[in-house]
Amino acid sequence: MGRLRRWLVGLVALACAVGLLAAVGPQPSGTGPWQERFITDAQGRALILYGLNTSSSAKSSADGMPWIKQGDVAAEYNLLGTDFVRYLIQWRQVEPRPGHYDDAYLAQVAQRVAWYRQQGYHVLLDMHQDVYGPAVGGNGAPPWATDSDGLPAKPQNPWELTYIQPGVIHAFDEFWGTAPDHPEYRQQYAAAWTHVAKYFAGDDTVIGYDLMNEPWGGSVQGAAFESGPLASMYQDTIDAIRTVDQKHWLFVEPAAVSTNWGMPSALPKLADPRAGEARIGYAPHLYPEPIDSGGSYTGGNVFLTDRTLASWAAQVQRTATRLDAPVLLGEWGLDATQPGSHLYVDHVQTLLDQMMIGESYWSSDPGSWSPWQAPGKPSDIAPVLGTAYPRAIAGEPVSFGYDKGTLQLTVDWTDKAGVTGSTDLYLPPSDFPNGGDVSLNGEYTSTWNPRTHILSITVPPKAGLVHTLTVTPSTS
Ligand code: MNI
Repeated sequence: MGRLRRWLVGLVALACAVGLLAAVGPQPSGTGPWQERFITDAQGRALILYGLNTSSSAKSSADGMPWIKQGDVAAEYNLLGTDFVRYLIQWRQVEPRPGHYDDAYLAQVAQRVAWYRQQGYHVLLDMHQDVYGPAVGGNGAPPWATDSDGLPAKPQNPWELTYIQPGVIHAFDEFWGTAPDHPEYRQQYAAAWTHVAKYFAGDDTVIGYDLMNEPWGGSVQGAAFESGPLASMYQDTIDAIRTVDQKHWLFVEPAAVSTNWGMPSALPKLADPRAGEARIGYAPHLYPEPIDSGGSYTGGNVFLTDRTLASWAAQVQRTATRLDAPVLLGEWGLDATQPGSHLYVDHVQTLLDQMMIGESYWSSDPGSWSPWQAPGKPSDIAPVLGTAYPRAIAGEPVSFGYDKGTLQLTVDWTDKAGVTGSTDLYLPPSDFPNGGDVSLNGEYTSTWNPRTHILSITVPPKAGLVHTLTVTPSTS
């Protein structure tokens, strides 16, 4: 145990050191400013996805369903004004026996997707795993696709250390093909995804697929893993999905042990065989230490955390540029009952607005990390998470941000050919009880929906103009 703890502490120290270097080091030559891309909807509008992960409870429930009932989706909207959910699914549920797909499970998933549709959400289906699968103490992969070679896989504390149990490492090696016995596993994974994609190909509430949660390389780590077996699994899975679904966004994640802590990713550019523009997105996670281990955003932890945030932003922009992909922060979060948690949430929200990317907070499961203390009972962090943001921007975003001091939401954008519809803003009732006053450098029409708290702005196109919008709370 002592050795394992030292290993983890050493890894975190390394992460911090690399983070510091990356944050203060020179920009590598040849990488100019971030050529940012955006996730777009059917009208071509840039989507800023703001939401929660639902849910950790789905990892271990017998039917693979999350804790939520239909009413909890409406409650989530009323509490936070979110437009998005990263929804956990599991390979073991999709394919309980080799080649046998459980469409009754997918029908239950589709029913929940319909609940979100009624609230105007976009849904990202996340093929979740932690520690490979239940046969080695984790969740995700079916037991029939788990070959631990009989090696030990004992649950560890903290749970992340279970990843270095020999049986877990072997199970991953067999999956990645770096152990020799099961080259079929990766093909079966791609085939399972293809089945899911075929099932949801016509569903417009589904925005895309997150191909694997927090990948881990087993005995092959770092760049050798990300540019080797991880990239080849992604490419095979992308190619397979595109035979049945040309429309949805396909999100890839880096190795969790690099990017979660602000270190570089070596993920290479992946090809999208769909007709038209590529729809491949980059969905890294953000878990600075010691926040990830339940530490608070106070004292010396603030310095370490802030350096990790700066490093994370720089590394994510580099990787996204290399992938030519829009970015979505798939997971971040903290024990929100700790002192300083509201400052961390504010800080991350400000950073994400500067980067112009969306996020899904971990997680909706009622408890100390959640905006719910218990179902229907909000926690103190809820009003901090439920912030003003542009849900959709009808053009090419230039910048946006919300100043919680002056209660000013600003959004700048330019026209983009082929984009139709309105720019939609969520104005939380806590700050905008009577809606918003609009200031814009040109003509516009606006509609305010007092039930959804969404302000929609439509502007006539004007070549060369940066539309500059500011919204402040109405006084009546
Ligand atoms: O912090 C992690 C994490 C740490 C270490 C490792 N490895 C050693 C491979 C992997 C992951 N993950 C953070 C969150 N991600 C899951 C869900 O995806 C949440 O339960 C964790 O809080």
